[in-house]
Amino acid sequence: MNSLLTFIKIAPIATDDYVGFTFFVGCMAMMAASVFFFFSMNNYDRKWRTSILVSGLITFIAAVHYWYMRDYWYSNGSSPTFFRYVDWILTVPLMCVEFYLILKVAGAKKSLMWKLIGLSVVMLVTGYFGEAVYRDQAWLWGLISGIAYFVIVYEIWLGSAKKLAEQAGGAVLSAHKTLCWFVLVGWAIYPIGYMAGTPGWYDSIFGGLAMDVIYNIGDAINKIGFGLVVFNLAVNASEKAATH
Ligand SMILES: *C/C=C(C)/C=C/C=C(C)/C=C/C1=C(C)CCCC1(C)C
Repeated sequence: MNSLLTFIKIAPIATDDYVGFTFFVGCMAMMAASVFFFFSMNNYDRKWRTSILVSGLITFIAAVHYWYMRDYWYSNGSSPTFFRYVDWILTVPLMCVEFYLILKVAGAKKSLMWKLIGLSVVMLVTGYFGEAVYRDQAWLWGLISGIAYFVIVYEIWLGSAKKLAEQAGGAVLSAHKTLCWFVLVGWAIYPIGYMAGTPGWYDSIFGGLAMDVIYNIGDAINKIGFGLVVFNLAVNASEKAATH
C-alpha cells in the first residue's frame, strides 16, 4: 500500500495540515468538475458547446496544477507560488473568454475579450511581483494589481459588457449577472490571501491567516462556480430553444 502511495505520489497528510488537506480536496473537486463538464458538453445546443468546454478546461488545468501543488507543499512545506501563478495566468484569461463567449449572441467583439484578458494579465503579473519578487513592496504591487482588478469589475458591471448582456436579455443576462457577482465577491477572496501571505501594513489584520487555504477556497468557489453558471445557462437556453 505504501509503495502504491509513493508511486502515485499521494503523500500522507497530517490531520492538522489544512493547507495540504485543501490542496488534496481541491484537486479532487477540480478533477470531478472537469469530468462533469466534458461529459455534458454535447448534451446542449451547439452554440454553448465551446462555453462548457472552456469551463472544463479551466477546472482541468487547475486539477493538474493542484496535483503538483499538493506534492510541492508536502515535499517542501512551503507555498508553491510559481505553480499557483502559472495556473492563474492560464485559467483567469479563460474566465475572461467565458464572458466573451456568452455575450457573443449579442454581438460581443474580440476586442472586449482582449481587453479583459490584458487587464487580468496585468493583475496577475503585478501580484506575482509583489508575492515572489519584490516582497518588501508587496503593498504597492498589490495596489497596482487591485486597480487592474477594479477596472475588470467596472467593465463587466457597468461598461460595454453590461450593455451587451442587456441587449442579449433572458438567460444570458442572468448568467452574466451571476458571473459579475463571482468576480466582485468571489475574486475579492484573493487579495485577502495575498495580504495574509505578504508583509505589509495589513499584517495585524490578516497576518494570522493561511494564505494557501484562502487561495484554495477561492479557487474552488470561483472555478467550479463559474463553470456551473455557464453550464446552467446552456441548460436553460437549450430548454427554451426546444420548446419553441
Ligand atoms: C481561478 C483563479 C482565479 C479566479 C484567480 C483570481 C485571482 C485574483 C482575482 C487575484 C487578485 C489579486 C489582487 C486583486 C491584488 C493582490 C494580488 C492578487 C493577484 C492576489
